[in-house]
Amino acid sequence: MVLISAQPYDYELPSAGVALLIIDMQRDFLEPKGFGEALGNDVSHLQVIVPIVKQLLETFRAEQIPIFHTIEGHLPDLSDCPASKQKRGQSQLRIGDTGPMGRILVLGEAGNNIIPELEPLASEIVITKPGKGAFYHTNLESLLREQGITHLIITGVTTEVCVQTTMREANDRGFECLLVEDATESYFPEFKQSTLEMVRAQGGIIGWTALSKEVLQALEEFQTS
Ligand code: TIU
Repeated sequence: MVLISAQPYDYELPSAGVALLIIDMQRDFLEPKGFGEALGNDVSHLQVIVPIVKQLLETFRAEQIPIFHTIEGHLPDLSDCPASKQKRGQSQLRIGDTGPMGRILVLGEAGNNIIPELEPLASEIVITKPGKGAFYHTNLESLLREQGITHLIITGVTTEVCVQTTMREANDRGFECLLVEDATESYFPEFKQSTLEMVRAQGGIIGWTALSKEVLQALEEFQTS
């Protein structure tokens, strides 16, 4: 076990049972002309975390620690997209409509894919999910349990939507969750900040937060121990 300097207090990272969870680093959220922009957001802001998530990804790969990616997307017939979700928003371009990167938020379309910088390896699990939370209507929980994973290092977008929902779902299932502060981003800086504060409030009601350098330092300590 090594300690990660975190808030509200140090996070105990065990030598086994850890996974990196990368939430929805998709073109639909990070590139223009996708779902994020269709919702009225300036997506360029999310790019700042790409090198940091990449560094974590490469380090976890080098350490042979399990990595799980998620993708928010729907079946082509939209049978897994509730009408309430499909009709939400003020844009002309809605889920299932054809945009410049293919059909918005539909699995397999170009815009729905993970950005090339973070492309998963064949050995890494990619969870496709119809909701904001990665546990809703997916087999993520059973895959984590099968691999004996108890501790989740969480990254991705957007902080207060899919990341926070997933972290809450994981916390309710007994996983020890650490959200990497500079490896998650929101279209709304104030929402990111509020999310960081609310998850670690009350002695870590949902979990911990830490900077990526603290996580990387802890992984280095594993190497040398
Ligand atoms: N709109 C927004 O901020 N996020 C989403 O719709 N999905 C995710 O957070 N992945």
